[in-house]
Amino acid sequence: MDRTYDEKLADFEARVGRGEKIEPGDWMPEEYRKNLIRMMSQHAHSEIVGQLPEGKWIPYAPGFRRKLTLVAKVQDEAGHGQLLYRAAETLGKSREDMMEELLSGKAKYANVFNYPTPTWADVGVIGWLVDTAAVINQTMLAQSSYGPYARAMKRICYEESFHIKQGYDIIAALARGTPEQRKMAQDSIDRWWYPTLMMSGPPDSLSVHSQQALKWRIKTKSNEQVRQEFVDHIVPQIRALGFEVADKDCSYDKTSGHYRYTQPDWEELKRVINGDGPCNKERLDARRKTHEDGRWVREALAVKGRKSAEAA
Ligand code: FAQ
Repeated sequence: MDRTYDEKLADFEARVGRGEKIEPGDWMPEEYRKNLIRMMSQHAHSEIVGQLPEGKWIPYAPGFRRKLTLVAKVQDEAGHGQLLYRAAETLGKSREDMMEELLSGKAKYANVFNYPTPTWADVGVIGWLVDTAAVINQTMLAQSSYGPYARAMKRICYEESFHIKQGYDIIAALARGTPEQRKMAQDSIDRWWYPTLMMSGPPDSLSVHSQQALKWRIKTKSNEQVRQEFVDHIVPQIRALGFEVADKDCSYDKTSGHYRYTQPDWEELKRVINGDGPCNKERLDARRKTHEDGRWVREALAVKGRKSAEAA
């Protein structure tokens, strides 16, 4: 006898409650599938667009070793994008559709990648601050109820942890450098502070998707929990290197055991993720050009695929 929707939902929720992974062929509520596709494709886009702000510095990296590690990091981000598109495809959405949504400006990607990188210190700060925020979020997502997403996160977190080290190493070197180098690093830490805080998403009271995502364990922590973890982790590190936190009111609260911090401007987040940030146009133009430049590769692969199918 066919099970009713309510019975299937009860079974699904019981599995999620027991900490079981939901796999591609399993029954799932349509809203679960949609929320996952939205989040995973945005995540994939973020990795792909996220190559651009640092990638720009590859020709100017100071020295051979810095250049090698930066090239490796940027390549890793491309790989993460591929893994995430693949994982999102298991939910029934094609990579072409996801790409079309990115290139048309319909899809969102992480706010941070719409800010400029005018100095070498920005490469260090992206690796150190932005990747730390990303890893804290992604370690949480490695517990996600959707199997392919959770497994992709584990692999990605290993690599992102290395990215944090390369970013930290750049800033630690600048901290030991000349007054001009220290100033360059401080200026970069200041500029990236609020955009990085915004990465964890709007406050829980303004978050549209969190309630459902938490109920079905797509996410296992709220935006505010993740942001607080980031602040608690990074503030002592910034101060240990002799730098200041941009938020002068940021202080340790003994009672709660957490750092208090000033909320970012949530209107700015809204503007930036809806296309009106300092570099949105530049980023999308670069992606569109790369997509166009790669057209011949896609066409050649399609012909090869057709020929193999005919021969079989
Ligand atoms: N940026 O209801 P909520 C990386 C959107 S990976 C852009 O709270 P949710 C690696 C949100 O999508 C960084 N959009 O949404 C790297 C929604 O819009 P919609 C990317 C944002 O999903 C490092 C609306 O606002 N990581 O950095 C942002 O429950 C260095 C309402 O928000 C991920 O994508 C934002 N910051 O929570 C690469 C992780 N915040 O779809 C290169 C997976 C909110 O209704 C270099 N994603 N929005 O139109 C997540 O964990 C979640 O999606 C959140 C948002 C936490 C981002």
